[in-house]
Amino acid sequence: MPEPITEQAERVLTLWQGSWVAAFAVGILVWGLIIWSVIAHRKRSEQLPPQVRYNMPIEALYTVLPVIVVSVLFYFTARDQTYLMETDEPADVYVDVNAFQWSWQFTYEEELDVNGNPVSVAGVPSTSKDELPVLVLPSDSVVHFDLDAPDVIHSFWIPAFAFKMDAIPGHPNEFQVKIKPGVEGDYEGRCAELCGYDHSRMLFTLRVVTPEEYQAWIEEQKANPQELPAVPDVQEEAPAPDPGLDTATQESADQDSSDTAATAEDDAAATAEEEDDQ
Ligand SMILES: [Cu+2]
Repeated sequence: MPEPITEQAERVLTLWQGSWVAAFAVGILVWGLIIWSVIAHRKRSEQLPPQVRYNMPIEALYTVLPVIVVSVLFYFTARDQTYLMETDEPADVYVDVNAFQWSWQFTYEEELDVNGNPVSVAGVPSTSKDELPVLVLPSDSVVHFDLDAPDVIHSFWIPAFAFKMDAIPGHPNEFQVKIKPGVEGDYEGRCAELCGYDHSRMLFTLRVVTPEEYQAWIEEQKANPQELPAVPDVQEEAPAPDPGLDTATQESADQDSSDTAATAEDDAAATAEEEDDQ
Protein backbone atom coordinates (compact mmCIF):
# COMPACT_ATOMS: atom_id res chain seq x y z
CA MET A 1 0.00 0.00 0.00
CA PRO A 2 1.29 3.50 -0.82
CA GLU A 3 1.93 5.88 2.10
CA PRO A 4 -1.47 7.51 2.84
CA ILE A 5 -1.38 11.31 2.31
CA THR A 6 -4.89 12.14 3.51
CA GLU A 7 -6.63 11.62 6.86
CA GLN A 8 -9.26 9.58 5.00
CA ALA A 9 -6.56 7.33 3.53
CA GLU A 10 -5.29 6.62 7.07
CA ARG A 11 -8.77 5.37 7.91
CA VAL A 12 -8.90 3.16 4.80
CA LEU A 13 -5.49 1.68 5.65
CA THR A 14 -6.58 0.97 9.24
CA LEU A 15 -9.77 -0.74 8.03
CA TRP A 16 -7.77 -2.82 5.55
CA GLN A 17 -5.20 -3.85 8.15
CA GLY A 18 -7.91 -4.56 10.75
CA SER A 19 -9.77 -6.78 8.27
CA TRP A 20 -6.58 -8.77 7.65
CA VAL A 21 -5.93 -9.18 11.39
CA ALA A 22 -9.52 -10.43 11.87
CA ALA A 23 -9.20 -12.76 8.85
CA PHE A 24 -5.92 -14.19 10.19
CA ALA A 25 -7.41 -14.67 13.67
CA VAL A 26 -10.34 -16.62 12.21
CA GLY A 27 -7.96 -18.49 9.88
CA ILE A 28 -5.61 -19.52 12.68
CA LEU A 29 -8.57 -20.73 14.78
CA VAL A 30 -9.99 -22.77 11.86
CA TRP A 31 -6.62 -24.22 10.79
CA GLY A 32 -5.88 -25.01 14.45
CA LEU A 33 -9.17 -26.89 14.88
CA ILE A 34 -8.60 -28.79 11.62
CA ILE A 35 -5.08 -29.85 12.58
CA TRP A 36 -6.16 -30.70 16.15
CA SER A 37 -9.05 -32.91 14.95
CA VAL A 38 -6.85 -34.60 12.33
CA ILE A 39 -4.31 -35.53 15.01
CA ALA A 40 -6.55 -36.12 18.05
CA HIS A 41 -9.21 -38.08 16.19
CA ARG A 42 -7.10 -40.08 13.79
CA LYS A 43 -8.02 -43.74 13.16
CA ARG A 44 -6.71 -45.91 16.00
CA SER A 45 -8.42 -49.28 15.48
CA GLU A 46 -10.90 -51.11 13.26
CA GLN A 47 -13.64 -50.45 15.79
CA LEU A 48 -16.30 -47.97 14.64
CA PRO A 49 -16.12 -44.84 16.87
CA PRO A 50 -19.32 -43.64 18.63
CA GLN A 51 -21.66 -42.04 16.03
CA VAL A 52 -23.19 -38.69 17.12
CA ARG A 53 -25.56 -36.28 15.41
CA TYR A 54 -27.67 -33.17 16.09
CA ASN A 55 -25.39 -31.53 18.63
CA MET A 56 -27.53 -28.44 19.29
CA PRO A 57 -24.89 -26.24 21.00
CA ILE A 58 -22.45 -26.85 18.09
CA GLU A 59 -25.17 -26.23 15.46
CA ALA A 60 -26.10 -22.95 17.18
CA LEU A 61 -22.43 -21.97 17.30
CA TYR A 62 -22.11 -22.57 13.53
CA THR A 63 -24.85 -19.99 12.98
CA VAL A 64 -24.03 -17.46 15.67
CA LEU A 65 -20.28 -17.14 15.07
CA PRO A 66 -20.48 -16.27 11.33
CA VAL A 67 -23.25 -13.75 12.09
CA ILE A 68 -20.98 -12.12 14.69
CA VAL A 69 -18.01 -12.07 12.27
CA VAL A 70 -20.09 -10.52 9.46
CA SER A 71 -21.69 -8.02 11.86
CA VAL A 72 -18.32 -6.80 13.13
CA LEU A 73 -16.96 -6.39 9.58
CA PHE A 74 -20.20 -4.67 8.55
CA TYR A 75 -20.07 -2.28 11.51
CA PHE A 76 -16.54 -1.05 10.78
CA THR A 77 -17.16 -0.88 7.01
CA ALA A 78 -20.38 1.13 7.44
CA ARG A 79 -18.77 3.42 10.04
CA ASP A 80 -15.76 4.15 7.80
CA GLN A 81 -17.82 4.50 4.63
CA THR A 82 -19.99 7.12 6.34
CA TYR A 83 -16.85 9.00 7.38
CA LEU A 84 -15.27 8.76 3.88
CA MET A 85 -18.40 10.04 2.14
CA GLU A 86 -18.82 13.07 4.44
CA THR A 87 -18.77 16.38 2.57
CA ASP A 88 -20.12 18.69 5.29
CA GLU A 89 -16.87 20.37 6.29
CA PRO A 90 -16.28 23.60 4.32
CA ALA A 91 -13.42 22.91 1.90
CA ASP A 92 -10.40 25.14 1.22
CA VAL A 93 -10.30 24.13 -2.46
CA TYR A 94 -13.12 23.03 -4.78
CA VAL A 95 -12.06 21.07 -7.87
CA ASP A 96 -14.35 20.04 -10.73
CA VAL A 97 -12.98 16.87 -12.30
CA ASN A 98 -14.00 16.29 -15.92
CA ALA A 99 -12.99 12.75 -16.92
CA PHE A 100 -13.13 12.30 -20.67
CA GLN A 101 -11.82 9.88 -23.31
CA TRP A 102 -8.89 9.88 -22.55
CA SER A 103 -7.58 12.48 -20.18
CA TRP A 104 -8.57 14.84 -17.39
CA GLN A 105 -9.62 18.43 -16.90
CA PHE A 106 -9.33 19.98 -13.44
CA THR A 107 -11.22 23.23 -12.89
CA TYR A 108 -10.78 25.36 -9.78
CA GLU A 109 -14.38 26.57 -9.70
CA GLU A 110 -13.82 29.46 -7.24
CA GLU A 111 -10.66 30.92 -8.82
CA LEU A 112 -11.50 33.25 -11.71
CA ASP A 113 -8.78 34.43 -14.08
CA VAL A 114 -8.39 37.84 -15.75
CA ASN A 115 -10.98 36.83 -18.40
CA GLY A 116 -13.52 35.80 -15.77
CA ASN A 117 -13.11 32.05 -16.47
CA PRO A 118 -12.30 29.59 -13.70
CA VAL A 119 -8.69 28.44 -13.61
CA SER A 120 -8.50 25.10 -15.42
CA VAL A 121 -5.88 22.58 -16.49
CA ALA A 122 -6.26 19.70 -18.96
CA GLY A 123 -4.06 17.16 -20.66
CA VAL A 124 -3.86 14.66 -23.49
CA PRO A 125 -3.57 10.86 -23.33
CA SER A 126 0.09 10.09 -22.75
CA THR A 127 2.63 8.15 -20.76
CA SER A 128 5.09 11.03 -20.80
CA LYS A 129 4.90 13.08 -17.61
CA ASP A 130 5.33 16.40 -19.49
CA GLU A 131 2.05 15.99 -21.37
CA LEU A 132 -0.07 14.81 -18.45
CA PRO A 133 -2.41 17.21 -16.68
CA VAL A 134 -1.13 18.27 -13.26
CA LEU A 135 -3.58 18.62 -10.40
CA VAL A 136 -1.98 21.11 -8.00
CA LEU A 137 -3.29 21.02 -4.42
CA PRO A 138 -2.17 22.54 -1.12
CA SER A 139 -1.08 20.36 1.81
CA ASP A 140 -2.78 20.71 5.20
CA SER A 141 -6.09 21.57 3.46
CA VAL A 142 -9.57 20.18 2.87
CA VAL A 143 -10.21 19.55 -0.85
CA HIS A 144 -13.64 18.89 -2.35
CA PHE A 145 -13.95 16.99 -5.65
CA ASP A 146 -16.96 17.05 -8.00
CA LEU A 147 -16.67 14.27 -10.59
CA ASP A 148 -18.38 14.17 -13.96
CA ALA A 149 -17.84 12.68 -17.42
CA PRO A 150 -19.16 13.60 -20.88
CA ASP A 151 -18.77 10.23 -22.64
CA VAL A 152 -18.39 6.97 -20.71
CA ILE A 153 -17.80 5.95 -17.10
CA HIS A 154 -14.30 6.67 -15.81
CA SER A 155 -12.86 6.31 -12.33
CA PHE A 156 -10.82 8.97 -10.55
CA TRP A 157 -8.03 7.19 -8.69
CA ILE A 158 -5.09 8.55 -6.71
CA PRO A 159 -3.43 5.51 -5.08
CA ALA A 160 -1.95 7.72 -2.31
CA PHE A 161 -5.57 8.64 -1.35
CA ALA A 162 -6.32 4.88 -1.00
CA PHE A 163 -9.59 5.81 -2.66
CA LYS A 164 -11.23 5.93 -6.07
CA MET A 165 -14.63 7.08 -7.26
CA ASP A 166 -16.44 6.71 -10.58
CA ALA A 167 -17.07 9.68 -12.87
CA ILE A 168 -20.42 8.82 -14.45
CA PRO A 169 -22.09 10.74 -17.34
CA GLY A 170 -25.25 12.42 -16.06
CA HIS A 171 -24.64 11.36 -12.45
CA PRO A 172 -22.28 13.77 -10.66
CA ASN A 173 -20.33 12.25 -7.75
CA GLU A 174 -18.53 14.08 -4.96
CA PHE A 175 -16.11 13.41 -2.13
CA GLN A 176 -13.60 15.32 -0.09
CA VAL A 177 -10.31 14.69 1.63
CA LYS A 178 -8.11 16.40 4.20
CA ILE A 179 -4.57 16.37 2.82
CA LYS A 180 -2.06 15.97 5.66
CA PRO A 181 0.66 18.57 6.32
CA GLY A 182 4.22 17.72 5.22
CA VAL A 183 3.28 15.43 2.30
CA GLU A 184 4.43 17.77 -0.49
CA GLY A 185 5.48 15.94 -3.65
CA ASP A 186 4.29 14.35 -6.90
CA TYR A 187 1.87 11.42 -6.85
CA GLU A 188 0.39 9.29 -9.61
CA GLY A 189 -3.23 9.55 -10.69
CA ARG A 190 -5.08 7.16 -12.98
CA CYS A 191 -8.36 6.21 -14.55
CA ALA A 192 -9.42 2.96 -12.86
CA GLU A 193 -12.30 2.03 -15.16
CA LEU A 194 -11.62 0.47 -18.57
CA CYS A 195 -12.97 3.25 -20.77
CA GLY A 196 -11.73 2.60 -24.29
CA TYR A 197 -8.75 2.63 -26.63
CA ASP A 198 -6.45 4.98 -24.70
CA HIS A 199 -7.54 4.03 -21.18
CA SER A 200 -4.01 3.00 -20.22
CA ARG A 201 -2.73 6.48 -21.14
CA MET A 202 -5.44 8.30 -19.15
CA LEU A 203 -3.00 9.38 -16.46
CA PHE A 204 -2.40 12.51 -14.43
CA THR A 205 -0.07 13.85 -11.78
CA LEU A 206 -1.12 15.09 -8.36
CA ARG A 207 1.32 17.75 -7.14
CA VAL A 208 0.94 18.58 -3.45
CA VAL A 209 2.60 21.89 -2.56
CA THR A 210 2.58 24.09 0.55
CA PRO A 211 -0.46 26.41 0.91
CA GLU A 212 1.81 29.43 0.14
CA GLU A 213 3.12 27.79 -3.07
CA TYR A 214 -0.45 26.88 -4.00
CA GLN A 215 -1.61 30.51 -3.64
CA ALA A 216 1.33 31.69 -5.77
CA TRP A 217 0.49 29.07 -8.44
CA ILE A 218 -3.20 30.05 -8.50
CA GLU A 219 -2.31 33.77 -8.84
CA GLU A 220 0.06 32.90 -11.69
CA GLN A 221 -2.70 30.88 -13.45
CA LYS A 222 -5.19 33.71 -12.98
CA ALA A 223 -2.81 36.24 -14.51
CA ASN A 224 -1.81 33.98 -17.43
CA PRO A 225 -4.78 31.83 -18.50
CA GLN A 226 -3.54 28.66 -20.22
CA GLU A 227 -4.53 27.48 -23.67
CA LEU A 228 -6.33 24.16 -23.06
CA PRO A 229 -6.30 21.14 -25.38
CA ALA A 230 -9.74 20.32 -26.85
CA VAL A 231 -11.90 18.99 -24.03
CA PRO A 232 -15.47 17.73 -24.42
CA ASP A 233 -17.75 19.76 -22.16
CA VAL A 234 -19.87 17.91 -19.62
CA GLN A 235 -22.93 20.13 -19.96
CA GLU A 236 -23.04 20.24 -23.75
CA GLU A 237 -22.63 16.53 -24.31
CA ALA A 238 -24.87 15.12 -21.58
CA PRO A 239 -27.73 13.33 -23.42
CA ALA A 240 -31.11 15.04 -23.03
CA PRO A 241 -33.80 12.82 -21.48
CA ASP A 242 -36.16 11.50 -24.16
CA PRO A 243 -38.72 8.72 -23.74
CA GLY A 244 -38.93 7.77 -27.45
CA LEU A 245 -37.02 4.58 -28.31
CA ASP A 246 -36.23 5.61 -31.90
CA THR A 247 -34.98 9.02 -30.87
CA ALA A 248 -32.95 7.43 -28.09
CA THR A 249 -31.22 5.15 -30.59
CA GLN A 250 -30.68 8.12 -32.86
CA GLU A 251 -29.24 10.10 -29.96
CA SER A 252 -26.80 7.39 -29.00
CA ALA A 253 -25.67 7.27 -32.62
CA ASP A 254 -25.18 11.05 -32.50
CA GLN A 255 -23.32 10.65 -29.24
CA ASP A 256 -20.96 8.13 -30.85
CA SER A 257 -20.20 10.35 -33.80
CA SER A 258 -19.60 13.38 -31.58
CA ASP A 259 -17.27 11.23 -29.43
CA THR A 260 -15.27 10.46 -32.54
CA ALA A 261 -15.25 14.15 -33.37
CA ALA A 262 -13.99 14.99 -29.89
CA THR A 263 -11.25 12.38 -30.21
CA ALA A 264 -10.26 13.78 -33.57
CA GLU A 265 -10.07 17.23 -31.99
CA ASP A 266 -7.93 15.83 -29.18
CA ASP A 267 -5.58 14.24 -31.68
CA ALA A 268 -5.46 17.46 -33.70
CA ALA A 269 -4.67 19.42 -30.54
CA ALA A 270 -1.99 16.93 -29.58
CA THR A 271 -0.42 17.13 -33.04
CA ALA A 272 -0.59 20.93 -32.96
CA GLU A 273 1.18 20.91 -29.59
CA GLU A 274 3.90 18.62 -30.85
CA GLU A 275 4.43 20.93 -33.83
CA ASP A 276 4.61 23.91 -31.48
CA ASP A 277 7.30 22.15 -29.50
CA GLN A 278 9.50 21.67 -32.56
CU1 LIG B 1 -11.12 6.54 -18.27
